[in-house]
Amino acid sequence: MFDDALPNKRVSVGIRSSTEPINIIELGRWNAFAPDPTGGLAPPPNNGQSTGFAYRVMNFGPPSLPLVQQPNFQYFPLDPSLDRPFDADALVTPADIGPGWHRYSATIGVNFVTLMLDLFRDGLNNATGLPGVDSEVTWSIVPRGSAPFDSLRIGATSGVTSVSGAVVDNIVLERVLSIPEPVALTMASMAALAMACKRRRR
Ligand SMILES: [Ca+2]
Ligand SMILES: [Ca+2]
Ligand SMILES: [Ca+2]
Repeated sequence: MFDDALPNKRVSVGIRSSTEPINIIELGRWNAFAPDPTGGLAPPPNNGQSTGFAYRVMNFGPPSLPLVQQPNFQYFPLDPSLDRPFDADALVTPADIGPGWHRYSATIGVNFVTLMLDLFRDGLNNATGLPGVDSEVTWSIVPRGSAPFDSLRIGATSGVTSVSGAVVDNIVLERVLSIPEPVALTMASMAALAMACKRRRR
């Protein structure tokens, strides 16, 4: 998403169920207070104050600790060193970051959602210069329903208005079939295969 760093913006790319208002994920800019979804167990970044770069995970199944409610409109925690020392706040906002293309992503598993923000979509944490992303958070939460995600939505976040817009490019939706196999089992399987090969050679 291209961000011109203007304030007060509410634009996102989201995915949800089309049949009922469940499994709402939205990623982009938001401009209002964000309630602490952990009920104070883990303080939210910036005490809930808007820092612009946001995500929303809403109307999923029951959340697991430390969540005590759905993480509806939260802000990506960003390294405090990205804040400009001369501006009036101690928050990392789009004005600190400046205009640029940023990559937002959500990985949805059977019992978790991982949300990531890569400022300048450069594969780097721009505070440390190390490979990775600028912010990543994972919540234990379970999608609901038999067709949990079949609607992609781009633009105003959940239909609200915004004083300015954004440009969106390169939306990727990928379904990954993952069958994790415990390492011990993998090693045991390989050992069994090696034994079988040896026996066959004899
Ligand atoms: Ca500052
Ligand atoms: Ca600032
Ligand atoms: Ca980056």
